[in-house]
Amino acid sequence: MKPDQFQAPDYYNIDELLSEEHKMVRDATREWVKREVSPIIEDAAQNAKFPKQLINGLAEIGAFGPYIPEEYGGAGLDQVSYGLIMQEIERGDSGIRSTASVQSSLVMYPIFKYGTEEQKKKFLPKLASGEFIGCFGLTEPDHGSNPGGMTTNFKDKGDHYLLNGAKMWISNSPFADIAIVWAKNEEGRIHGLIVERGMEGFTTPETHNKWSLRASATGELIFDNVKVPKENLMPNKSGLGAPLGCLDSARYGIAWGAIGAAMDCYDTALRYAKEREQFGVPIASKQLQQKKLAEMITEITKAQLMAWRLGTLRDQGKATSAQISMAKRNNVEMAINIAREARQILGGMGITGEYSIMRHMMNLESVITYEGTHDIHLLITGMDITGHAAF
Ligand code: TGC
Ligand code: FAD
Repeated sequence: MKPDQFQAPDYYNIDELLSEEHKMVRDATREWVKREVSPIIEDAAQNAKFPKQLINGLAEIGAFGPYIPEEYGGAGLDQVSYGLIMQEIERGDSGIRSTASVQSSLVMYPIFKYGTEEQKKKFLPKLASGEFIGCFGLTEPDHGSNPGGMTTNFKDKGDHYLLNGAKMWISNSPFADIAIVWAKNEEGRIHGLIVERGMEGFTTPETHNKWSLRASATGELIFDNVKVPKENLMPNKSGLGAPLGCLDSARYGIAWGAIGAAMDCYDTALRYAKEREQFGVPIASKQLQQKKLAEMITEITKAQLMAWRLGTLRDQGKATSAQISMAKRNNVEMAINIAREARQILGGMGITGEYSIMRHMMNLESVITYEGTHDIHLLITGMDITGHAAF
């Protein structure tokens, strides 16, 4: 793969909207990605292997629980900083950002929000330091967009709960130490349980042959009469709103992350277009290529402003779930379109692993589907503006 020459586009001087701390966090993550992710990511993706050697570095840059308070091992940062970290990591690879998103928003966040003080003390510092990796089990074989229909269930057996069922498409499941599992009790109410590797009857087979997110490990969670200690139920929220509340946080991070992938594709295509000559001139001098590049920077700029504004609203506690859906949907579509156009600017070279574009494009096919599909987020906006749910 070519050396990482990334230069971040900032057409509207958005840096002026950021604090010194935001820029420091962003730049430190950018440097880490250049140093640690770029040199190894192509091999990891080609070999379909999650690069576990990145876990310590992710913890050191504060990518595990950036907004979790420092007393629990988090970095105690604001939401804009969290977004910028996700942007920079996904500039390297969506699969690595997935690991950081899941750990922060889908594992640490529910324990922090819905867990007991004992659960917080037991799990959060180890998750922040990367000693423990977690995963989030909501999707089932027959319930993807409609998680409320889940059949995974637990029964009260006096001194423990008995958990049965299966989850699929779970990021990090093959090597996770703990799983946040959403299951129904005997009354059909959804609760979150912390299931630990090693519990009898709990297995995590890996899903192979993915063409997307190849540097991220995906798998199932199988529960065959798993005895879960009662102290592993998170007591402070139940119902579908509990997992969906975690998704708000993760979807927000993706709205920023997708910008990173788009920036990398744009920057690569711009550099290539200036260097590559055909018919005796750089292809960048041709109107057709300029149209592609001009549209890319316009869309990136709009997405940057949307993400920044959403982050500011979240820091003020004012962002709605529907606003988050709009940003996730818009920014991921923006990124996948830019990846497709950027790939064409590189001609045949665009399909090789010499450049990051094709990898980003394939990764984004998962990103546009997980955490709520493109269609579901459109229907959330539709419901918000009309008052009618069309799911
Ligand atoms: P509905 O009746 O609308 O809502 C049920 C309850 O939930 C509340 N709620 C929310 N709460 C917090 N945040 C949100 N975003 C919320 N959306 C809804 C709602 O107020 C209600 O509360 P209550 O108290 O009245 O009970 O539920 P529904 O069954 O009609 O479904 C709505 C729908 C379709 C929007 C929802 O099911 C949905 O979002 N589906 C998409 C599923 C999804 O996103 N799955 C993601 C799985 S995790 C994943 O993909 C991780 S990828 C990891 C990686 O980065 O690698
Ligand atoms: P379906 O829900 O079956 O949807 C199929 C198609 O039907 C889609 O186009 C969808 O938009 C459309 N559709 C569905 N309902 C409607 C409707 N009402 N109106 C119109 N169209 C509709 N899940 C987890 O819980 N944890 C994870 O860590 C996780 N990681 C993932 C990692 C990867 C790589 C992938 C690919 C998925 C991951 N997922 C995870 C699962 C992901 O959230 C689901 O794939 C997603 O929610 C969609 O569910 P589904 O695949 O069952 O598709």
